[in-house]
Amino acid sequence: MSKSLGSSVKSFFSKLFSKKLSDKELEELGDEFKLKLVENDIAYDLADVFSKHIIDELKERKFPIFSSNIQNVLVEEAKQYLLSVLPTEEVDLVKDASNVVSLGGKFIIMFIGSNGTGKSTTLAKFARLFKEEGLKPLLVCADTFRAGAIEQLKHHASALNLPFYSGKYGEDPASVAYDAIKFSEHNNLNVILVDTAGRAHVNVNLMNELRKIKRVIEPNHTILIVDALTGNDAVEQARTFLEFVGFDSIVLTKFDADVKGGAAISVSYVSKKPISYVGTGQKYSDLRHFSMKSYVCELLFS
Ligand SMILES: Nc1nc2c(ncn2[C@@H]2O[C@H](COP(=O)(O)OP(=O)(O)O)[C@@H](O)[C@H]2O)c(=O)[nH]1
Ligand SMILES: [Mg+2]
Repeated sequence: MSKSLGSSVKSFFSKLFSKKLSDKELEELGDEFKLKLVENDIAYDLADVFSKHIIDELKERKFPIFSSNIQNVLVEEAKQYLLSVLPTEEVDLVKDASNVVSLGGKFIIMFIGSNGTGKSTTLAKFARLFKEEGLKPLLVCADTFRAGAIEQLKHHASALNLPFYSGKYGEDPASVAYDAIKFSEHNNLNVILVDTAGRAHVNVNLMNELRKIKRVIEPNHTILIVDALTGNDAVEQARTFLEFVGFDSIVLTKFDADVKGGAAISVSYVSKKPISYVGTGQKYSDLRHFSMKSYVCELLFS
C-alpha cells in the first residue's frame, strides 16, 4: 500500500522536473496525482486540496532541474503539508485513565460506530490493556437492541475474566449505561467501557439514542470505531457520527488486512480527530498505538 503511493509521488515529481511545464501540463499532472491518492483510498476532498496545493507550490518555486535530490525535497514538501492539515496529536488512553484514577476518579470510554466495524472486539482489547496496567475495567453492554449483543460482550468479559454489566433487551440503553456507572462505583471499578448499538449510521433513532447515552454518562473519551476496509463509507461514517454524536478519537480496525492505508488519512482529515489506536487482528492483544507522523512518513518515503 504505502510503497505504491511513495513511488507514485516520486514518479510524479520526476516527470514534473524533466522539462518546464505549461499550466495545462501542470493541471494534468495534478489530476494524475489526485487520482493516485484517491486510488490509495484517500478521501476525494483531501486528494483534491492536496494536489492543488502541491501544484500551486510548484508554480511558485524555482528548483535546479538537474539536482539529484529534488524528488526528496518535494516529497518532504508534501509531508510537511500533509502533517499541517492532519491531526497529529498522539493519544494514550492508559495514561489518561491512570491519571484520572490516581486522583480518585473513574474513567469512562464510550464506543460508537456502525455495525460490524469491531466495536465489541476493540472494547475487549482495551479492557485487557487496562487490566494489564493494574486498572479495574468494567465491560458494559448498552446495546439492548440487537439480538446476541449482550451475550457477545459477556463472552468477551468471561474470556478476560473481567466484570460485566448489561440490562435487558428492550430497555432504555441510556438508563442501562447510567446504572452501570452506579454499579462500578459500588464495586470499586475504575475504567468503564461502554459498548453501544450499531445499525446503519444513517439511522436517526440510533443517533438520538447515542446522544442520550453520552449526555447521561458524560464519557471522558468517546471513540469512533471505523473499519479500514470500508473505504469511502468510512469517511461518511466519520462525518455522520461527528455531526450527530461527536467523538474524541478514532480507532481503525482491520488494519492487519491488505488495506490501502489512505483510510487513516481520510477519516482523520474529514473529522479533524486523531487516530488513537489501530486494530491489527482478532486477538485481544492486537491493538496498537497510532502515530500520524510515522504513518505519513512511511506512506511518502517508502
Ligand atoms: N482482522 C481483524 N478483524 C477484526 C478486527 N477488529 C474486529 N475484527 C472482527 O470483525 C468482526 C466484527 O467485530 P465486532 O466486534 O463484533 O463488531 P461490532 O458489531 O462493531 O461490535 C469480528 O469477526 C471481529 O473478530 C481487527 O482489527 N482485525
Ligand atoms: Mg458489537
